Amino acid sequence: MATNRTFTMIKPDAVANGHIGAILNDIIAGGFKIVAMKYIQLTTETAGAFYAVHSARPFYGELVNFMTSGPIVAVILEKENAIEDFRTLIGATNPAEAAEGTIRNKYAKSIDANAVHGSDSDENAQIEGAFFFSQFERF
Ligand code: RTP
Ligand code: MG
Repeated sequence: MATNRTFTMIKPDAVANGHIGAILNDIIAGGFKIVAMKYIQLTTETAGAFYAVHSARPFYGELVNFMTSGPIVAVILEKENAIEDFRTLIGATNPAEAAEGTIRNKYAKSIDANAVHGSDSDENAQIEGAFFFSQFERF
């Protein structure tokens, strides 16, 4: 069953480059409502656990290194068709292939430093949101 929710992180590159406000603006203008939000820095342990599904991939070490390199903004979002619409809003994983006007097209520099995360399924959105937020932190 579709939950109409997705989970995103504004990644360390976009935070360091001063894009938190612009990215949240684009997300809200895209019709998403903020359900939960926090500003935190991941540790090797927490980033490793979050990306455990990628632990066998060659880029896993670099991904964990990068995601712990500075603070991130973690957000749960709500909208009809949230998963698909959010992935359309952010664009392709590699910003060189991200469509004009998408968040990764505007704010990302490389496939590693690609500005934002977006959940890839309802099931993972639920798991990822629960990783960061208790029931008392969702509105
Ligand atoms: P995300 O999970 O961050 O929203 O991105 P995604 O679904 O588009 O990509 P995914 O396959 O889930 O990969 C997670 C993150 O790992 C980095 N990556 N690097 N060097 C590479 O080939 C490579 N492939 C993926 C990216 O930063 C990607 O966002
Ligand atoms: Mg993914």
